[in-house]
Amino acid sequence: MSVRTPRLPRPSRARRAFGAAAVTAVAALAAALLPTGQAGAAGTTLRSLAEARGIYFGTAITQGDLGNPALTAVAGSQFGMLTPGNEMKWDTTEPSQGSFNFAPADRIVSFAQGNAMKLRGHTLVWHSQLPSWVSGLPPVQVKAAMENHITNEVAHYKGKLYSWDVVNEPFNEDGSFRADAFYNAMGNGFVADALRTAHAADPTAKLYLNDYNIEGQNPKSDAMYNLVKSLKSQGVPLDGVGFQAHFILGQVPSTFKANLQRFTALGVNVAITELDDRIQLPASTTSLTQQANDYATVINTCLAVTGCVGITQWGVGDADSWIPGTFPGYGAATLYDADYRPKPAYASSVTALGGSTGPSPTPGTSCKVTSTVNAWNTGLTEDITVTNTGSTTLNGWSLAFTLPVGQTVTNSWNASLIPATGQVAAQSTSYNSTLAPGASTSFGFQATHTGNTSPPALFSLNGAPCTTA
Ligand code: G2I
Repeated sequence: MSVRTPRLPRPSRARRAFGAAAVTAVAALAAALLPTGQAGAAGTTLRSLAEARGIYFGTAITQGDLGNPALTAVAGSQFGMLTPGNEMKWDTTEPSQGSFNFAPADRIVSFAQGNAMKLRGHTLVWHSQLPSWVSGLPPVQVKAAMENHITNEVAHYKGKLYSWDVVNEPFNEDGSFRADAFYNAMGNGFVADALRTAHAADPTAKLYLNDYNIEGQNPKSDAMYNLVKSLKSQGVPLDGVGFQAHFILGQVPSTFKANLQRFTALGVNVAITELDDRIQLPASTTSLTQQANDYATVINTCLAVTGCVGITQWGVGDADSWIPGTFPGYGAATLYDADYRPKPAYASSVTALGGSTGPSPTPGTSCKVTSTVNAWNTGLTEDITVTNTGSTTLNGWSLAFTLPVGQTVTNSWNASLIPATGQVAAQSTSYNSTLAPGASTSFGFQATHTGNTSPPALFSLNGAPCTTA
């Protein structure tokens, strides 16, 4: 079995500050790397679609990712905002007191600038990835160390970043403050002090508080809400709240939209800052379809909330995600599979952003399809063989077809089928993606039916219509 796998457009509003991006040479390269029919028509990148709707669509990369050409091609073309995954954290930038190292983050900043991407700085004050010299300081010295860290790091990137996650993860699940070095030394006043210090060092960067498990209404998001309200009433420089959005499949909270709206009503922006949606492995057609729904829900929620400025996914593809290392047995949490092929959630994201993943034919492509149906009272299996009768080797193929009314795919082999009914695309897997001229490949699926056991119709391979035998 294969496991790999609107709103109406509206005018931009003043608060949606992201203009349409130029198509770069890197974008063209990435489009060429993606199998035709999955990448969508030219210009339908997540980035350009999001920007046309007045939001950004971003990702996170780490220093090591810069050596992966497949990853960087996708990152630089599909995403318009970049967050360094680790390189701006305290353990990297000030590993010993007063000695700063910005080289790793500078490499990521250069990559972003080379691809005309904006940057989110992450993160200045956090209990984790904090060198032991900070937590070992006498409490009376922590304030000065924190201010010095913020001042130096923010000054180094002055004018280069869209925003900073100034304070990350200040709360426990019950809404009490986390008893970290900063809270222990300064009480909750460390938050205002950190924001004021960052603002003094770069008055143009948007300043954020960022946390997880605050997407729905709960004690932790109540605590964040009360903190934001208090800071705003004191005139503390605070521009936004980041909702990390590390979701579990099917568990986007029903109060997500109302929760974001209560924050924007306080006069701050909101952003989805670390989106992923983890699946219990192995992923299936069903779980990947649910994930596609979850991603669409998140995007539609942001689009529906005035003051939601953008969405960042945490990592580019499934191979880059922190999930498998932290939640054993879970993974497949991003829009791209381990080979950077778009998953069903990519298509649903494009659709939610108002775009289309409809194929445009690969030049020199033609094809022939044979199919066999074996049906019983409520179900059927279908075996399909597609032959490349054209002159071009296909590196990644997508066979589109129309499934008869009443048939619903329940599982498949040797291809990923998306969606389960109607206009279906069967996408090649890692081991059968190359289809040379004259070569054939076979895949199949099982489906339920409501009486119509006809074979599928109207086949097209990478956008080119096929003959049937
Ligand atoms: O944990 C997921 C994210 C939760 N919100 C804040 C984010 O900053 C956080 O990112 C992750 C990174 O994606 C991981 O890459 O933060 C982790 C640490 O809390 C990062 O993992 C660490 C590993 O645990 C270390 O062993 C490793 O040395 O990455 C380090 C640098 O590669």
